[in-house]
Amino acid sequence: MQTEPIKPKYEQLLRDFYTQLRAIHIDQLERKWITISLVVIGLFVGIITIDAFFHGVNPPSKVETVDSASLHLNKEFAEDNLGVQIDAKGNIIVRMVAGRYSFFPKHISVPAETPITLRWVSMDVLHGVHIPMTNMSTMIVPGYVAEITTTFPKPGEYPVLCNEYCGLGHNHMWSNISVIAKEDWKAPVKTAAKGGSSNE
Ligand SMILES: [Cu+2]
Repeated sequence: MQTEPIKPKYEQLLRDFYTQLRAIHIDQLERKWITISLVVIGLFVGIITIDAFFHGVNPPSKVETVDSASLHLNKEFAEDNLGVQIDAKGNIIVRMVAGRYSFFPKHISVPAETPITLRWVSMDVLHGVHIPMTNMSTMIVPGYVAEITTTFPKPGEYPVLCNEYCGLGHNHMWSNISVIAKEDWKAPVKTAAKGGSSNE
């Protein structure tokens, strides 16, 4: 049995499809709107692509789970391990717990113009965290670790706000971050940070 080569077959199919497409009558106005929508879609896809590849704006891709009900027994997120620490490689790691209705610890100091890895967990319900005038904004889903690496460009006092409604006290849920000039910042004395994935 002789079988047709696959490539010409698909070329023919494509050509037929194109001929049929050309034969469809499309109103002039409709054609304009189709073009406008395609341009808008192209624009949005372009913005997402540029942000993803050139500005590093990506959704969290690493799924890391944690038991929200026993954070106090968890080595990484136990109370005295929270806040700013420097790991063995010299990276600044911040561990924060969100719970109704605050972020713990209530106040931290970090250096400006330095990459900082923030690891957030929730001890109860869904929270969000937003630091105005920076790109620090993420959801904190119970059961998962939300990790974001960011750099604060300007020294100053920044509020840390919850942006997911979490209950009656939601509008009182906030804490502070002091961003200090790089040369004035002193690393916290205690630097017993555990590596990111060693909390299972
Ligand atoms: Cu909240």
